Amino acid sequence: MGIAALTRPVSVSLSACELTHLERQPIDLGLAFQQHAAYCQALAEAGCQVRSMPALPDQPDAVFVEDVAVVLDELAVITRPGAASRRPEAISAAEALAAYRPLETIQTPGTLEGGDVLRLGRNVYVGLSGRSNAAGIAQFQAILELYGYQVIGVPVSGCLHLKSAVTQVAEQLLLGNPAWVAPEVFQGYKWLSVDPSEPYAANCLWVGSERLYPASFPETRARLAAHGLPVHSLDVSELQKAEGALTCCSLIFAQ
Ligand code: CIR
Repeated sequence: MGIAALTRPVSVSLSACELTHLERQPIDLGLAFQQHAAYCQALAEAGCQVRSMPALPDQPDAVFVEDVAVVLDELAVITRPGAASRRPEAISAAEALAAYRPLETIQTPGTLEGGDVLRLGRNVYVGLSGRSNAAGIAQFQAILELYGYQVIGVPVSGCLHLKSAVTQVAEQLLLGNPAWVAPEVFQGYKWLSVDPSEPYAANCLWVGSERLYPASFPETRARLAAHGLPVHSLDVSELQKAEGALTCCSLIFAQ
């Protein structure tokens, strides 16, 4: 059994990406390509078999593949992104994932984005955010209940997705920003807060033998190190300007 990581190339139209909480800044596309290549290399070094889905040059946010599907051991759920501009991306993800899992699909009027989904064992937390609505979460719950998962809706505010606010960094430890999500929601887990000077620092990608982590959050990186959790730092400045993070650039699952 190995780990698959599905990715997608940075789109040449990345500068026209969706932005919700950030001001638009010029994006260096060449640098974005380089940073994405280093990310894919880091996934491979962590033990993943990295496979690229086809580029979607006209879909600015297509590199952020996490949002268009949720892949579990038993099935994959193709989402219906809350950002209407991103819905065509889901069709291509469904084509790729059909080779690996039976598929279910979120239907209108539901919206759901994978950035809002944090699986902790058989509990699946879903952010009630600007991108994932109550109807989408209810559909997701109805699907996952059939497979023995418990789906728990979680209010998030101030950030794009639940996983902007919290990710899992060790078996029993979450890294989070308590201004954006309430730590007490996650019963049974310890909580490490991001440094207050780094509100966007909660998104760490723990995969295989590595924790991939943005180079731009040294204070929170020191907090992780103090917990015995070294990270593989990656400069992802150009993806961050597009309001992207590390978990959002891959779909990771057992194969
Ligand atoms: C968007 O607003 O949809 C993209 N510009 C960024 C998506 C980032 N996705 C994620 O963190 N899961």
